[in-house]
Amino acid sequence: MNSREGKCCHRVGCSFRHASNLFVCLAVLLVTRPIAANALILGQIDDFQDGTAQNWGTGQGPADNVPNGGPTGSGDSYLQYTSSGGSGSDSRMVVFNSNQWQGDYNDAGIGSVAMDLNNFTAQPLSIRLAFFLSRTTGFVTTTPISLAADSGWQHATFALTAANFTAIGSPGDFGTLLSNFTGQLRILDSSSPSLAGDSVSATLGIDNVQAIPEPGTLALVAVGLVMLFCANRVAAAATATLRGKRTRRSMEMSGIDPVGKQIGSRH
Ligand SMILES: [Ca+2]
Repeated sequence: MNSREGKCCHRVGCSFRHASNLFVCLAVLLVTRPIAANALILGQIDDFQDGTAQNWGTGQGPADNVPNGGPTGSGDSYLQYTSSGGSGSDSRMVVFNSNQWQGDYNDAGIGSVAMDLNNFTAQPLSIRLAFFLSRTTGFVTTTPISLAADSGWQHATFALTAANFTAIGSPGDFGTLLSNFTGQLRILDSSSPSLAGDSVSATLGIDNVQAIPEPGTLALVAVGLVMLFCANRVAAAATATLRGKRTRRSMEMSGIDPVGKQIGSRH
């Protein structure tokens, strides 16, 4: 390899190594952040395939696990709850979890909570996500996910930003609450922001409740992947150019020009 080729390879190698190092750093960032958090893990998902309610409860105890009929149909288990309306412990459409959804959302890099929802009721529902500390203290999404009557399975995403939530009582700063959440994560139906939900006769299906990254993290990973792809393309092009030059030089030294003509004997 001559000095010019060496410089070219060096530049390509540097670009490739730079992009590779960036990608490795991003991967480490994604992998290590949730491990550093407490109970919460980025990507954790409640899919109810274990046949249980996965710690999701109601005023009547654990919600029902239905073994078939989730978003993918037969064999896809999901959570289902029927509220009675009127008064009493089962009157309101509220399901809650005080276990695996407690912890530090910020350190885990969780920016949204996504889920699949199905309204089996002949009237619309307004589904909200709430961080419940007490009946008079917490945060609830300001704008609900509107589920039409007999909606079929719908995918919903709740972005965890202060601007999307209404404070009930005096829960303090939203970000601070999410840095050490010790209350109930609630999925509820209410026509206006509420931590308790409305009294309604309704049946709601829930599946694939998942902790997903904040949009900035996704964008960072996308940039890293694009840089890695570009570096690979540059490296491939440089390698092809070098091979062409070597082939041409070899042909010239053999007395053949690059288009196949005999150049003549060398002295
Ligand atoms: Ca499922």
